[in-house]
Amino acid sequence: MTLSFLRKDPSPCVEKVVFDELNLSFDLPINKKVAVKIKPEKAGEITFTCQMKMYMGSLNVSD
Ligand SMILES: [Cu+2]
Repeated sequence: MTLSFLRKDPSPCVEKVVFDELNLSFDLPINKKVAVKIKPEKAGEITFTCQMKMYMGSLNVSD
């Protein structure tokens, strides 16, 4: 699946998005849309965070 991220926050805290469960991280330049490709291996919740886990989001993957 492809997710689209658009970082608007200049804080260095959010310069990367990290998918811990998938062992992946991606750079997020400011004001530039980034297409992130991930391959979830099972259904369930996948969380993504900044490097310090202050910002957090999640995806619900179904079969
Ligand atoms: Cu952070």
